[in-house]
Amino acid sequence: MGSQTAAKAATLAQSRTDDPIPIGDYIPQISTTGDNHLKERAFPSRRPMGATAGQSALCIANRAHPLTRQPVSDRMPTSSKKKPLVIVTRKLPDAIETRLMELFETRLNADDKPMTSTQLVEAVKTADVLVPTVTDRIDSRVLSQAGPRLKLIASFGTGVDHIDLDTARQRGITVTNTPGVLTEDTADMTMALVLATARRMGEGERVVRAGKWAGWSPTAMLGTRLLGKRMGIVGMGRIGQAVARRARGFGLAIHYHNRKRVHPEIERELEATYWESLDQMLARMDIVSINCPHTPATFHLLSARRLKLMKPTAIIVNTARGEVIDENALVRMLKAGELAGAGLDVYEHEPQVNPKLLELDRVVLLPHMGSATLEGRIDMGEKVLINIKTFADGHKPPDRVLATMF
Ligand code: 8YV
Repeated sequence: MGSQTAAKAATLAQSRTDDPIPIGDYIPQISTTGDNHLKERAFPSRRPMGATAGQSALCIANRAHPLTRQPVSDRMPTSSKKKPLVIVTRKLPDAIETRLMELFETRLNADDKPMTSTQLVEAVKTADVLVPTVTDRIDSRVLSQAGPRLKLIASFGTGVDHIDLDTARQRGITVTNTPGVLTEDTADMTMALVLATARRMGEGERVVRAGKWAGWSPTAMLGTRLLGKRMGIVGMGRIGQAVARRARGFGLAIHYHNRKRVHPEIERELEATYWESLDQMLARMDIVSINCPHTPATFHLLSARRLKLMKPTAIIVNTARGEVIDENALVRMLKAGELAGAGLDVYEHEPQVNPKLLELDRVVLLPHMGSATLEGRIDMGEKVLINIKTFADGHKPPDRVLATMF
């Protein structure tokens, strides 16, 4: 990476911003414990102008608010009888699929096989709304074949690096995501990986499962104590901050690099030290956690050169996107003992995992499951529903993603 690109990358290592337009008060909440009935839950502090208690966001969405009404050309063709055709690329939780089918003309993917690019092209040619996930590559080639009906891509997930946002904007297609609802689950998984890597849990489990455990030994399976160590968080957005809160509970000192400094109050709460220079921070950390989105500027942000700055005793965990780390360089360094370990939930070429990683003992490897909780998936589905419904009713959806956010 050239120094100019590196400088740009350093300033852009930032998780997403807040919702552009706050969604109103009562969000239909699908029960995660019982049947699939919709339950309404109040968020009184976020009630929009003109809404009264008891009104649901979906009800509110039926009335135009002058501030959030879209220009006519960006709207889906609205006829009171015709429901928009929504094509969902993967199997979603039952409760979400049921609700989608009630509200829209919906095509589901019951067998959950990822769509081929030909199937994706077919989908964008016919749908009014596409609901993709991280496994669908919605690039300019796919988007250039979109039909005139396609007006909304309501992605199921927070990261949007699988969607070509510029091409979508040029073609007048609105893109939404599901921010906020997978923050805590992903932060939990980040800490799980920190612990598992520092304390060699993957290795320990493999020994037991292989029947190779010969009994306790004073010098076997020695890991690294967390208490008093330094954690450097790359990307101090929602997830980075949630990781920091947890890490403090384990006695870790918080350091961070972000495209801009977080609010002083947050720094105070987290006792977090800001490093404008990622290089300077990396050289001093015991644990590095990647929590920034993948953008052109953060691709290989952890390059071979930067990885070499890290202490040989340090570990690195990644629950963000594989592309942020140069995976080949990481493998080389782990193999050479130039880094103590890695905890990875994401990979550069998912679902392929570099076979050399599989040969290494001091790594913990998970299959992109950072946000994989039932509650999280249902909350994500709810966000998708709200985004589609508000858009279909002629409003700006709450979780619009703009290329300028990155
Ligand atoms: C999601 C994620 O499950 O939301 C994200 O950005 O990385 C995952 O946790 C996935 O993207 C679903 O599309």
